[in-house]
Amino acid sequence: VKKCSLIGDWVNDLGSNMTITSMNAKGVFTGTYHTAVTATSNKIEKSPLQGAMQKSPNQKGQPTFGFTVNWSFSDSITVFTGQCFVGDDGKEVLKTMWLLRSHVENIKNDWKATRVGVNVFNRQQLQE
Ligand code: B9F
Repeated sequence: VKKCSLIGDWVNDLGSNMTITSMNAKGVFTGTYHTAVTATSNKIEKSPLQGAMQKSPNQKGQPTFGFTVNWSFSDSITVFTGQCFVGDDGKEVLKTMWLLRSHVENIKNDWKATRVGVNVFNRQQLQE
């Protein structure tokens, strides 16, 4: 059975691009995230991500993982968690959920500081 690898270029259902560049023996990885969307007029910049992938033997080549994107153009931060699946067509897909934490001025605004959602990532097709 084909195994799922996180290394490489991914695009999600919003059109955001993610590149996972390195993974060490412990499953710790790094990369960059280029969001296609932003909720304000902020200029979007590529932002760093850091994460960890489960390497336990019972993951059957479809590992669970989590990563943090530290937005370089705003004071907010997003965490993603998900699993890498190999479909019947042999194609890898990352099914994730995310929490986006905004900076708020005071504790009274804490209630509205977190957004939640889902993203599905497919491997980026090779460019000409
Ligand atoms: O839009 C976010 C933002 C932070 C401060 C001003 C704007 C940053 C980009 C988040 C991108 C999210 C989506 N892109 C993607 O690929 S992360 C989850 C989604 N998946 C608006 C005001 C405060 C927070 C949001 Fe902001």
